[in-house]
Amino acid sequence: MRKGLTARPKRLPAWLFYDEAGSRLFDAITELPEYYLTRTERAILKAHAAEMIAQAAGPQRLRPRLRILELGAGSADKTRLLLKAATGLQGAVLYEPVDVSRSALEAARERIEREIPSVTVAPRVMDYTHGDGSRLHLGPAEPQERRMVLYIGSSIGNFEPHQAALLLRRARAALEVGDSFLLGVDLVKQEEVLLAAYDDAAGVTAAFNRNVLVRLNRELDAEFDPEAFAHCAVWNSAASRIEMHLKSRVAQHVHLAALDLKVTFAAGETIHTENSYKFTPGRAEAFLTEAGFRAEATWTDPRGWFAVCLGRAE
Ligand code: AVI
Repeated sequence: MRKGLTARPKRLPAWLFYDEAGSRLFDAITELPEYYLTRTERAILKAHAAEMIAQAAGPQRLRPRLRILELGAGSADKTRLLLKAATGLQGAVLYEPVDVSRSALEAARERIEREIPSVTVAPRVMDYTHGDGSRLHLGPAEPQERRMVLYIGSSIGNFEPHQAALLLRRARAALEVGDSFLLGVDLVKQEEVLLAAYDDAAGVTAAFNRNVLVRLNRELDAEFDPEAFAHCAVWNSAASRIEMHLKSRVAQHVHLAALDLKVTFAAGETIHTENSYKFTPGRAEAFLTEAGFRAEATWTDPRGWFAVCLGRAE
C-alpha cells in the first residue's frame, strides 16, 4: 500500500476490492442492467455447456472421466450449468473449486451438493494468483481421469497481459497432455457499452471502487473521506482496457496511521485501482496457444460481446 500510494501516478492493487462488503458489492454489480458480462457469459454456458463438456472429454470411444477444477470459483453460480452437463455425460462428478475465500467456497459447496447431488464438491482454499513463477499445485488426478480447469468470469482480464500469460503457463505446467482449460474473456465492443458497465447509473460500481478506501480506513487506520474521491471509469483503447480510478475532488492530505504515512493529493489527482482488459477476437486463443494449449473451440454470444474458449494441453 505504501509503495502504491507513494508512486506516481498513485495506484492500489485490485484484490483490495474483495473484502466482505466488496464481494457483496461485486455480486450486486453482476446483476446490474449495464453489467452485461455475467449475464452474457451465463447465456453462452447455458446454450453450449453440453458441447463444452463433450469437447473437454474428447472422442466418445476414449472418453475418460472429467474432474473439474475452477480457479477463483467464488459463488460458482454459472459453473452449475457445466456441472449439470457433466453429470449428464458421466454421472458422478468431482468438482474442486479454488478460491481465497473459505466462506464463499463453503456456501458454494452447500448449494451445489444440495442442487446437484451427483456432484461431490472438494473446496480448496488457495491463492492461485501469486504469479511468482512457482508451480500451481493441483494435485494428481486418477489415471482414468482428465482434468478440466475452468477460468471463467473474465477474471483473466484483471491481470496485466504478462501476468495473465504467466498464469496460463503455470496452469499448463500443472496439467497433463489431454487435459483442458476453459477460459472466459470479455471482448472489445462499443465504448459506451463498456463505460456504462463500469460506471452504472445506480452507483454500485462507484461504491465498489470507493470501498477500497473504507477498507484502508479500517485495516490501516487511515483517514480517507471516501466521498472526497470521485469514481472514474476510462476506456484506454491503446491498451484495450477499462481503467478504474479514484479522483481526489480537492487538494488534501490523508494520514494512514498504521503505515505512519501522510499521503498528499492535488485536486484532480487519481489513484488507479483496476484494469479490466478486453480481448479482440482471436486474442484469447493466442494466449492459450502461447501457454502450450491447442485452442480447440470458441463459443460466443450473438452480439459477439463475450467469448469462452477451450484449450487442450499439448
Ligand atoms: C472480477 N472482474 C472480472 C470484474 C471486471 O469486470 O473486471 C471486476 C469489476 N470491476 C468493476 N466492475 C467489475
